[in-house]
Amino acid sequence: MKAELTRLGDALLAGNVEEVRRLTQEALRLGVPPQAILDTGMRPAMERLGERFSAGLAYLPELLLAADTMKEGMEVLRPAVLRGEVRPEATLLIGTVEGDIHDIGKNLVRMMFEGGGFRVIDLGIDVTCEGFVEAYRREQPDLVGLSALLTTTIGQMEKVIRLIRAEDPRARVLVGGAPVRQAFADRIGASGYAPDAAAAVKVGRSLLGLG
Ligand code: B1M
Repeated sequence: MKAELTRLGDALLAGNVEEVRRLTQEALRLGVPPQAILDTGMRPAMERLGERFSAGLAYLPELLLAADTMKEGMEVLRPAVLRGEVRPEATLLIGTVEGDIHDIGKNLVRMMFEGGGFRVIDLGIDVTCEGFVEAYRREQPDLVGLSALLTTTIGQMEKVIRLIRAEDPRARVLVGGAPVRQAFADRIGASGYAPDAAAAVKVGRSLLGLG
């Protein structure tokens, strides 16, 4: 079955939706636990692609294609997810900060986390500090992700971090976006920074001790 799941991963990276659906259904029919289909077939393939993307060996369209194809595979697994047979690794609460409507990068980060087995709550764009805090209180996520693309809006991140930490001093907050740098992230007290969507999953997992 390992070979079948490797083929599933390859089909996912090739963006072959039909093959991904077929191989996922076949694996289920043969009694492979849905969690194993995710952990042994789909996720390692996304991680491989993520590493190539971070190294500049794969490009944005490939990442988008694979993430979209994975969504189709996940649709096949949806009944199992609803039955609780696939457990999310953790919950990410993500959004683009107030005053900023850029969301292409944020959406990519969301897709990569979903591909990495996370449950993602996406607050969208132009999210106020209060909006983040209310959602944090309500959802109790394991990780908060803040995205900003403007030099005029990255300052919002510091405010969100301060307010969320007032709520929960141990809150873990990951920041990113084109104008954000590690030194800035350190200065505003973020738990982590990632330069791209693939690195975001890596840093996020490591912040949560998921390896
Ligand atoms: Co805007 N824009 N834009 N824009 N826009 C930039 C960012 C800009 C650099 C263009 C320029 O002037 N060269 C400039 C900012 C300058 C600055 O602040 N120093 C700019 C400006 C000025 C503006 C407006 C003010 C223009 C105007 O109206 N006068 C305006 C602002 C509106 C607002 O937000 N209030 C504006 C509007 C827009 C559009 C609506 C037209 C559109 C956005 C559409 C959308 O997002 N739905 C847009 C676009 C498309 C861009 C550019 C061209 C492309 C951004 C993008 O999507 N990149 C951009 C120029 C550029 O970047 N070259 C620009 C692709 C995306 C995959 O990359 O978002 O960087 P990125 O995400 C990466 C990483 O940053 C990282 O991972 C992603 C994938 O690997 N990442 C994270 C992102 N979030 C992360 C979170 C993480 C971790 C990693 O953890 C949680």
